[in-house]
Amino acid sequence: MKSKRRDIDTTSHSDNEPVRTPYINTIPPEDEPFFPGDRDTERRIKSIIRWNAMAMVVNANSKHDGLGGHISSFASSATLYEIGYNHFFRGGDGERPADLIYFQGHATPGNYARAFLEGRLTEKNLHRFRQELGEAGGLSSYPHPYLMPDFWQFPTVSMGLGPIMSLYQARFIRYQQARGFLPKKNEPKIWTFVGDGETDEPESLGALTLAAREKLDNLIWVVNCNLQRLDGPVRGNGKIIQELEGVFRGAGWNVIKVIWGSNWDPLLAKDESGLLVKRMEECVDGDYQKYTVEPGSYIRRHFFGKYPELLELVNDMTDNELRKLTRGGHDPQKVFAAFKAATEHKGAPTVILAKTVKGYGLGEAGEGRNISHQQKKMNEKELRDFRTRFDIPISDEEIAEYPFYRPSADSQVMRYLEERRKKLGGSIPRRVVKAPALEIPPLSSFSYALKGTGPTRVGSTTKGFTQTLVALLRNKKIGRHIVPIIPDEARTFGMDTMFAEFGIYSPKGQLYEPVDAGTAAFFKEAKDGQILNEGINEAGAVSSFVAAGTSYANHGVNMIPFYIFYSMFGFQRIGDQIWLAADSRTKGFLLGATYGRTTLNGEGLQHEDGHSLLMASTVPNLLAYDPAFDFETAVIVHDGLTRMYEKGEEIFYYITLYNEDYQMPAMPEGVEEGILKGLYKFKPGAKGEKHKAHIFGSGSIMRSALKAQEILAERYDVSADVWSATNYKSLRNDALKTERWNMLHPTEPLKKSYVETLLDGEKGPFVAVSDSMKLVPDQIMRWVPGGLFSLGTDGFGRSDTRPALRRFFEVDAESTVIATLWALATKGTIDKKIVANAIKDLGVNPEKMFPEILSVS
Ligand SMILES: Cc1ncc(C[n+]2csc(CCOP(=O)(O)OP(=O)(O)O)c2C)c(N)n1
Ligand SMILES: [Mg+2]
Repeated sequence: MKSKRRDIDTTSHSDNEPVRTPYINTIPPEDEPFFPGDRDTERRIKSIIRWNAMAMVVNANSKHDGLGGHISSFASSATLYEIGYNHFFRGGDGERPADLIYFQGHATPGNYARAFLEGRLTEKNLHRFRQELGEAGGLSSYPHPYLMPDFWQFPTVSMGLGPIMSLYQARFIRYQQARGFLPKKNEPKIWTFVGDGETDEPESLGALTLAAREKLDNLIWVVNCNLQRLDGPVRGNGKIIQELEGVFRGAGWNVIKVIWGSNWDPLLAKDESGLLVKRMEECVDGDYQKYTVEPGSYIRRHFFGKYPELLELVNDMTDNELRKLTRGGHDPQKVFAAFKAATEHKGAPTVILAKTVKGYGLGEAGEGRNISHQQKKMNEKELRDFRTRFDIPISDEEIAEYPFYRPSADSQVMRYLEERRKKLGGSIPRRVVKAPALEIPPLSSFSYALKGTGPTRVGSTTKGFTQTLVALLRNKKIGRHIVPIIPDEARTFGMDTMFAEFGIYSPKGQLYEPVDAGTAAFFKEAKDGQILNEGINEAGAVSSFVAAGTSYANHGVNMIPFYIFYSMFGFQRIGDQIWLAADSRTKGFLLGATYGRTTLNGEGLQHEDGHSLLMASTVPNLLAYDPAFDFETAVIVHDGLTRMYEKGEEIFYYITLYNEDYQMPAMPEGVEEGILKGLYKFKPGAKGEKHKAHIFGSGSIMRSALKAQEILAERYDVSADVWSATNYKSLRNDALKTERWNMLHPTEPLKKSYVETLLDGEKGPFVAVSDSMKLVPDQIMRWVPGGLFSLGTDGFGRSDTRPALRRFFEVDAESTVIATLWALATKGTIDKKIVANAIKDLGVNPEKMFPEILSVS
């Protein structure tokens, strides 16, 4: 009877419904393993951690109202974590690699409280929770490797991103094994703690099938089903555990439900008719939440009272005993059984759906209440109740100070804790950077880029980059470290030629003969394939980028990811994941291909990107380049490789790539520094002209600048120097830094930023033209002598030919000439009539259509 209940039950559902099992534990009591720990001592440890986690939040908020923090998420998941810490989570000491653990972001107080007990953090540290700006620093609100680089590995608090990142992390480990970077022996587990509310994020569940398809049995997710999110129940009118079971089973995962604690077992054993299970299934999560906050008498009346047989079943139990019937996620025995089964499961990833109570132990202060998530303060009575419930030796007199508690080092509790962690390989989480540096080939190895196309051929910066990438992949020293990541777009970028030579990673190899077998560029899948061709999946592709780009810290080996994507579907679509990449100290290259609002011309509004460079400006440790020529791209990539992989700088790069073919010049002498700093004079204007001006060009629109230079000289007696502006963001940051230094050192000699030094003494107005929004060049406006007049592609893109679009957005050569003449006219250098004539002569209709941009008027 018992085992029958646990069989997969498809009978009560129509064929279209996902497969679900009854609302009871997946592992029956008779199959539970022996619990090898000391239950009492572990309970003591857990109670102390509960106290310190709570005290840390209450302490911070009593001193500074509004610092925030969360008590009830960890309160609900303490048993889940503690079973992990005492029995499963491997640390990194010794031969075996550490497990990789994605902790639920807002359960962070629990991590700090444990680190305190383990002696990794001091009381002073705990007093500085969410107060990071003191001299000794503080503890970050959530897991942020950027802020605590020796402690945290994985940012998780932007909901949904931890789950998808962990999935691709598990997969990337397999990729590294297949390619000989990591041993298959002693493979670490990836543990991911997910909130039940968090599963509503599309990113959380969006890539589940990949984990099953690739048999990622190194991956274990633990969904803390406390039935609540921030505002209220996750599924008040349904059951989140059942819903998730269907989703995960349907996706091919091993599902272990941990719903009921051990004290339900005798009742379930007596439930011969199945009525108790029926009742369990009838109730919705809203009911279960209510049973948490109500007394035992309510549970008797409303839960068991529905059927006389069930009332009978609990006849010999007191109300108090009914109230104490626990949920599985709070029962160490049940959680241990689930974790053990998960770690031993082969052939598929496992999800543990653990039912818990939000704010467990907070009592009236928030246990199971809708306000629970936001609870940050507790009054004295609530503190005393909490103290008494968890038996913390703190007196009534001391309690108002919210003291932290750590037993003496030689106490049995502390010795147990220490011994457990020692056995498991030391403390976690720990972020350790230990990857050996790589030997970067000299710039001269990109000779084709440095030489240019010559006068008879043309190429685009995308093609040039592909050559650079192929050269790197073929390099004997670093070639195997390169990880090309491409969503379903390699053909768009002309990179399909790489498939056959380097192979597309697939754990199954290639089970079929590809239709294009025999051609030079056939679709080759291979077990040790180097390319990650991720499908139409930018969220997954950038997760691979982060997994590869943090391998230097998480696996001790430098991998070099080049993630090339349709630029519009980069920052705009997965911007939060790029922000996470930055927080994670990811190293690598993001390539925004088909960039340029007018260069990508036929695709229209949703594809044509003229603003990702602006978005890239918002990411602090990201360098953002907009090269015009292949030699610039090569110099930038080479410098990036050197800085990140030879010198170990924890930064990353965004480089735009265009798909317009034109002649690529050879690299002029002495321009490398300028390329890297963001601006250099590419082509001085003709000598002997009457007037002087300057044009900054970027990307493929550099050609408008060069053409304008010719027209200005030939027809308007203007000598315009053309500058290549490769990086406005860096120019701005350097200028801001210099300006601030001057302000704060007012009596010292003034320093000059790079852009000020470079432009010092240059005469004439400055005009910028690019395929980006005007705000991109405007970033440096106030440091350009006499200001900067920017042309750019503000507004929605649309489809037409490149010339038509460039006229429409006013970034073509003619518009650049007019802007330059206008800039001269506004300075009084030339007559305004010359501008008026030019508008006519150059065939620009001043009343023409222009992208509408809403203004305040
Ligand atoms: C993308 C995103 N949206 C919103 C939030 C704000 N937020 C933090 S915790 C939380 C509720 C979490 O509920 P659940 O996932 O069930 O976790 P629990 O605390 O219940 O364990 C919300 C909405 C966030 N951190 N990230
Ligand atoms: Mg929840």
